[in-house]
This record gives sequence, structure tokens and C-alpha cells, in this order.
Amino acid sequence: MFQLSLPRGRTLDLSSPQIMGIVNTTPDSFSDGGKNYKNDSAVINSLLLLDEGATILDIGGESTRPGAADVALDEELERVIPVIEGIRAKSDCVISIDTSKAEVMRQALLAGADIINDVRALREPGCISVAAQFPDAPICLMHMQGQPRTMQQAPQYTHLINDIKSFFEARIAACEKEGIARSRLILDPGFGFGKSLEHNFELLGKFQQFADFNLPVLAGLSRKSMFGNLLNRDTSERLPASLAGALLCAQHGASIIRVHDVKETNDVLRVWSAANHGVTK
Ligand code: 7PM
Repeated sequence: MFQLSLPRGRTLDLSSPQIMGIVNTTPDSFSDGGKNYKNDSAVINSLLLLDEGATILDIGGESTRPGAADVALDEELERVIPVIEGIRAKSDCVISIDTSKAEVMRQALLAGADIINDVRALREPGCISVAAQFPDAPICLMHMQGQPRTMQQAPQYTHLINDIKSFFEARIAACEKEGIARSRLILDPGFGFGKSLEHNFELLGKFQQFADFNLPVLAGLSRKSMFGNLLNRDTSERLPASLAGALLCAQHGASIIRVHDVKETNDVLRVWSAANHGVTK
């Protein structure tokens, strides 16, 4: 069973699957309310996610949506840092920073974030070095083939699972070479990131195979287009499919499930935990 060390002597117990609640700070929402209103809303929403059963809050200011444009450094910092500070002022919860920029990682960790969540697995300039400078921060290394703007244009693999495993091996080695302890790492196969519909469902069926690394595995499936495309459902109609995916990943050994719908996912995972570890109120 896994336990991750966190900054300030804290730990994250992964003996049962934990919920990472997604906190959106991108300007799509609340765009008419002004900056402070937007940041306050993100903090209030974050505290609600904790009440609903999230143990980790994932703060992201860069849209990694397929086809999305890059966000400038200043813009990303303005979106995420006040939200991290605002949460930290009110809670000692676990905070992850969803970014691929070294400077955002650095400032977020200084502002009180605990975990680096990087969809580019520390491949951008300076990221490994920043990660090495914060030796208590766990790091989620996500697999992505290609870049967000083009990754969904005919993704191809020699052998899906082995290709992703080779990627993990290379990224783990790159981290260790720079002095990052293996025990800090979390792996994520990256649903929807350079994968066809068939690839995504093969990954879901074979999710257990990533347990071979003996590292915690994170699953991010929430409301993703793999469900929209399979079922012909809008984003707003993907909750049942997302819950089914979360349950499958829990059963297949996922330690962290990254979701929008925390309350509903918590019910599902409590049913799973009651069946596997016994009833808790
Ligand atoms: C629009 C479309 C905005 C898709 C954001 C997204 C993951 C992640 C994201 C994941 C980890 C989303 C994605 N997905 N980090 N960040 N794993 N570790 O669907 O699957 O949330 S952004």
C-alpha cells in the first residue's frame, strides 16, 4: 500500500482510492465577474469539494483541451496563485498544481501547493530542476503522445500498453538522474491525451497493468470525450459513464481518481471501499 510524503511533514494515505477534485480557474467560467470575484469563487468551490469528499484539490490554469492555445506565463500565474493562497489560508488540505511550466510549479509550491501534476511529465525546460528543488513534493507524471493542439489527429502506437510503460520508464529514469526520488512519483496513463476511442477503452480495460511499477497510479477520466464519443453524450450528460470509469479504475488499482463530480464519485468509492475494506460511517 502506498503512502506519499508531503511538504511540512504531512502524508497522503493511499490505502484506499482518494479523490482529487478538479478546480477550474480558466476564464470560461465567471468571466463577467472580474478577477477577484473569479478567484473567490474558485476558493469557495474548492472548500465545497473538500466537504464533498475530495482529499486533494487540483488547481489548473492552463487549458490542455485538444486544440487549445497555450496560456502565457503571467496569465497562468494570475489564475492559480491567488487560488492556492486562498485555499491555504483556510485549509491544510492537499493541493496539486496542474501545470507544465517550471515557474508556475515553483511559485505554486512556494504559495503552499503540495503536488506537481504535469500532463507533460516534466519534459518542458526547467521542470525537472524545479521538481528536484522541492524534495517533499510528489509528482504526477502523465503520459501524452504529441501536443494538445494536435494530439487527437490519428494517434498511433506499436503496442499501446508497452509504449506507455516505456514512456514511464524513460521519465522515471530522467527524474532519478536529476536526483528526484522514485518514491515521490505517481503515474498516469493520460486518458484522452493522444489516444483514439479504442485506445482509451483498451487503457481502461488494462489499467491494472500499470501497477507493475509499484508506484501509485492516477486516473483522470471525468467527463472526457471518450464517453461522449462512445455514448453520444454532451459533457453535461457524462456523469454515469464517468462514475462507471472511476469504479473500474478503483477496482484496477488506481490510488487517485481525478474528477469534477466529487460528491457522486465519493458515494461510488465508499461503496467500493465498504466491499473491500469494510463499512465505515
Ligand atoms: C478541457 C479538456 C480542459 C480536457 C481540461 C481537460 C488530466 C490532467 C487534465 C488527466 C492528470 C481534463 C483535461 N486531464 N492531469 N489534467 N490526468 N494527471 O479532462 O487525465 O480535465 S485536463
